[in-house]
Amino acid sequence: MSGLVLRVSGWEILVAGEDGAEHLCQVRGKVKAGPRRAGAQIVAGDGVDWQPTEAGRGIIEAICPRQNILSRTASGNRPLEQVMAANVDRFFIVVAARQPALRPGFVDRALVMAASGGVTGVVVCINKVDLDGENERRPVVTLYRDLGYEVIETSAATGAGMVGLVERFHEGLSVLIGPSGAGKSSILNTVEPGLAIRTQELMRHHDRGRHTTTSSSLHKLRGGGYVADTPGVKQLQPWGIPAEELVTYFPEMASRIGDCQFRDCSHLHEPGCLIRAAVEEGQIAESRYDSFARIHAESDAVGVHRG
Ligand SMILES: Nc1nc2c(ncn2[C@@H]2O[C@H](COP(=O)(O)OP(=O)(O)O)[C@@H](O)[C@H]2O)c(=O)[nH]1
Ligand SMILES: [Mg+2]
Ligand SMILES: [Zn+2]
Repeated sequence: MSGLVLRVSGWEILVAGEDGAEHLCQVRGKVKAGPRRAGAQIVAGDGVDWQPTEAGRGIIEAICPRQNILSRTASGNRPLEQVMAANVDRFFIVVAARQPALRPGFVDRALVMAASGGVTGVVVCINKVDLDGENERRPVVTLYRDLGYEVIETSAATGAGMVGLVERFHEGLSVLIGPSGAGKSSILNTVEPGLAIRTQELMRHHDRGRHTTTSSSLHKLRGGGYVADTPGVKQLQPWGIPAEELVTYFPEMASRIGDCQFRDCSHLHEPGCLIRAAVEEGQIAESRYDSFARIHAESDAVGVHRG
């Protein structure tokens, strides 16, 4: 039977069956040792083939190929991959217009994370617009819209922009990410009253355990669909992107690569770099280039290189 992984906790995996009923499953040994072994722990959002054993229990026979993945670097001394979810239909990057201050760098990191994992259903959500009487967010909204991203402006406090947003949670799998205080919990509670508390309790439970590098939990919405909240993150570091590949996840830079004077240009300091020239001419936003340079330095530091 096919099922959906809701939560992974050590050896126990909570799977929703086709009828929606939840079963505590374990993985058959050969699945773990199979071709998906390397870096392929089962995560929330994975599709599985499973068989019931006793009441409420089952065994996972196979893991379905993934459509996409959201993967970040876990905080800690040693770089570790933290997979947030697989098979993500919608990825809401939630930032506040004010309080905390709007930092485009966070948005860029989340966009890179989505692009490198193959997640295309990205929505940049600028919340707390009720606090932004001066419309200071406007340049940021314009920047990302011009790059082709969907940007919505919301206020969980006044309900502005929330119509239509709620329905989008009711199909497939949605994941929210954002800095602490941006309003993720408030948005979730607008989608379904009490939802934020349910997701937070589980996150606390996760944080206490040893399994902080495992994925988040999926919550079934009464109106349909699943959602995964993620703990508020200060610094978001995408996982496993080779430094020389990073530029391909910035669409306005990707369209210019190959034209620099040196074929292996890092776009950081070489003469004749057309990406840096475009920044100087104002065709590429400085904030975007800053994000590129910062993430590049981190990729170099952890030594992720192609080949
Ligand atoms: N003024 C205003 N406050 C908001 C809005 N959304 C959330 N808040 C408040 O901002 C604080 C942080 O919100 P919360 O949902 O907990 O953020 P989270 O850390 O991203 O989950 C809380 O005090 C909320 O009441 C909004 O749209 N406008
Ligand atoms: Mg929260
Ligand atoms: Zn260059």
